[in-house]
Amino acid sequence: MTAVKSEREGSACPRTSTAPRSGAGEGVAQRRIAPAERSARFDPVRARADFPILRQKVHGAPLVYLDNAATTQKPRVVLDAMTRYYEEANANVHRGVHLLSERATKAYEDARLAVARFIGAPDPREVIFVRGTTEAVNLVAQTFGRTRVGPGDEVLVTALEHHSNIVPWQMLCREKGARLAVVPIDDAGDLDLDALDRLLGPRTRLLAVTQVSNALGTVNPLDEIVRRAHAKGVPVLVDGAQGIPHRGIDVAASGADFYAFSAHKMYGPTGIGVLWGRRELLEELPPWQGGGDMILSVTFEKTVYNALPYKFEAGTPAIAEAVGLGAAVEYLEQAGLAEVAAHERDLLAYALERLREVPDLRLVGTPRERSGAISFLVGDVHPHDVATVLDRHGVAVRAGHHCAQPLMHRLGVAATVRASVALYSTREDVDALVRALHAAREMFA
Ligand code: C6P
Repeated sequence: MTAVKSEREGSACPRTSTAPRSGAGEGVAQRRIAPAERSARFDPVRARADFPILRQKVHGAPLVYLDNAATTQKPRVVLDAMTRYYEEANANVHRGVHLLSERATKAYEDARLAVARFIGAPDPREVIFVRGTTEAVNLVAQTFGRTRVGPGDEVLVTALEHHSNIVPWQMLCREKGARLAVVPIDDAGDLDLDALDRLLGPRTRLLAVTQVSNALGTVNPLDEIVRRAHAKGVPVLVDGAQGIPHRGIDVAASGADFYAFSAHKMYGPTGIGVLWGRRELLEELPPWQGGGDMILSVTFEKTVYNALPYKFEAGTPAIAEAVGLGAAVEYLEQAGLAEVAAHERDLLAYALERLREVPDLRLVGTPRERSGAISFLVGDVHPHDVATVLDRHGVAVRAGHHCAQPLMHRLGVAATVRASVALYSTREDVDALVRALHAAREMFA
């Protein structure tokens, strides 16, 4: 059993790091978050108090933040962990022998351990820090893709994907003379699994699929998808950007080969994310960026690359951001992902019910299972106009194509209004959204 597993069994928030090259410093930046009693029922109103930004008014109205799929707000514990890191531990990692460098290294590696525990990674060396989901997908395209995809091969994506899980594959296919194939969806926004079976062919080198659609909220049946792909010998990359904050992931149980996500969509800072990959697979792949920390030795004739995970982490990493991500993971663990998921499920059901009261409102996407987001149109009013009126009422939503233009095209719309929830979202937020939508309708009637 690995260190990560045994820590999970021993303590919810282990302090000691057994990650490779972990520093021996005091790890001051990784203090526990204030112990909160875990209630059987999650209380979003209590959780709101943890998020300083939510206390403000915008345009004279209380802020109702329903743009969580774009980025979530950050709890005080995340902000404090990052400030404390800069005040007490800031130095470069893996380089110095002085105390601050040891503290910084330990803080950074403790964050890796926290992430490994949170996603059920069998080995913390499988957790690679990157800038976010986009960079994680590009890393796989530039390493796995470049070595495994050739002329006449296929990379399979789905009609639900964010541009981040389309464009890197498109670029790779163009470079390699390979073909990008697309698993279609039905009108509700659910994947066509029969078509998936048909499209998984002898030339398919990878299936890249999202866990949850950022635009429609569709939850893909990940286990089933991975099972079908593996039955044809096709590895699977999962875009977990919208899945991890609402449903979490057990990467080992999921069977996926790669899993990518961003910290900023799960209450952590921007500028950091994770690529998880199966160890054997990562070991075989070449590095993608060259520079400091990813090497063991360099001469002008030859470079010997470092071991995992450092082989893929060239240059000074986002240390404070990793510390913030570690604190966000602990925050979510203490809140209880299952309780958060139940709360968000109830809230989305309530929102769908209340949105029916708004005349001319049409849902875009009615998936079998939904998480996080609801997309809709109000009559023929442009989504940007709707969102502008909502903003004047203090309600923040996203309007546009949500970086999913092929999906919008498939559904026959140019853009939608998207309301997306987080653990601190409440029924009062939904009520405020509905009131503001009535106002928008009246304004454009
Ligand atoms: N979606 C949204 O408003 P980055 O930008 O690298 O952190 O994440 C990219 C990304 C990849 N996949 C999915 C499913 C996503 O939702 C996102 C980011 C935001 O929907 C910003 S476009």
